[in-house]
Amino acid sequence: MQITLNATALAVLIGLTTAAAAQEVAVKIGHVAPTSGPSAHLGKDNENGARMAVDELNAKGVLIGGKKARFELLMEDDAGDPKQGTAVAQKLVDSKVNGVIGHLNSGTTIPASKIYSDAGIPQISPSATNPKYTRQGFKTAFRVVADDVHLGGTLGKYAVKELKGKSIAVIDDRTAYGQGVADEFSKSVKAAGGTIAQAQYTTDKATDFTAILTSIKAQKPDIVFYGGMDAVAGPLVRQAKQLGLVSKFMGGDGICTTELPKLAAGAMADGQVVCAEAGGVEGQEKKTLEAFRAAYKKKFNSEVQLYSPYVYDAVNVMVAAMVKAGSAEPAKYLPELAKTTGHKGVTGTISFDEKGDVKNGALTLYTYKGEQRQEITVVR
Ligand code: ABU
Repeated sequence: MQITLNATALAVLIGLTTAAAAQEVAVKIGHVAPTSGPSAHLGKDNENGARMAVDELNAKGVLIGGKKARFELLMEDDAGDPKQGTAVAQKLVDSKVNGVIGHLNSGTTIPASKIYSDAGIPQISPSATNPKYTRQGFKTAFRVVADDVHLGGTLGKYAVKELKGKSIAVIDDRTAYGQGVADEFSKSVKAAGGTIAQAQYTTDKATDFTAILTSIKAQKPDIVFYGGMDAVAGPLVRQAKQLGLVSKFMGGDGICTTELPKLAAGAMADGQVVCAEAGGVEGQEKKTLEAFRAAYKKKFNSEVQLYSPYVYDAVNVMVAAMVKAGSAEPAKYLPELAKTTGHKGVTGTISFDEKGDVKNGALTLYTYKGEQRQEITVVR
């Protein structure tokens, strides 16, 4: 059946459509993570967290300043590379995004933060843990996870006090994150009465660790700590086992992923690896996080890797500030974002301190059993 509209009806229809469109506000949210390179699985996980939040917000219908908001995600890949990180940051600024969630790595988040700050665009990192990010004095920089001072400090104390490590070897990948968390870990080990028997360095792209591990094995350390990401930690654990080095293995949030056992190709003994995620929930809040994990699995047919729940919360915290401000204009909602207090997210309750860091950030210590991550404890 064909419906023919006369000129008057057509004009009325066009008028109504235009009026409805005028009542909508388009909000562009930039998202940056490495979706190529060794951490692509983590970047994809972060993207999924952003996608979940935006799909829900669009389905729910959110009013900003009395107008219906339509959220659009502008996803960029920085490959975990600082240069590519600043290039895509500038691209997002040029696209006039209303805010940015990212980047994933400290090494990209820190240089990109100057570009967002200069443009006055709010940025929330869901995973970069180097403390420098929020200590540069940029009013636009926020983070929803604990930092490396907390991570390295807690893990160092745990290594000496709980795992009874006396002699500890440390390896880091010389990235802003890996070096930072390893330095904080070493300081904390020494403060707790332990000894750093040896410090070794690699890169975030290395694949052969024979020389480093042979040197470490000669000192028979109780624990080996690795500052870096799971893509290197997995092969490192596997090659250590091949060389007969079977001491405990520790690392920060960068290794504390669902993917680690696969990357280690079955070389991890039950309880051998201890790591920490830079967030954590207790009591009733666990149910909310579990519900998120189940919804994520249903939507993407995969498990949460690490930081997608924090990305989901970061998007919602940003949008809540826009709603409170009645505007998605960066200059208008930034003061509301800075005042975020008691936001109930899937990763717990989020409030920002004067630097833009999450207040009272938690950590969750994990080990792996039967290739599954198992919680040890939540620490504040
Ligand atoms: N926090 C671990 C992974 C991201 C980073 O800080 O580089």
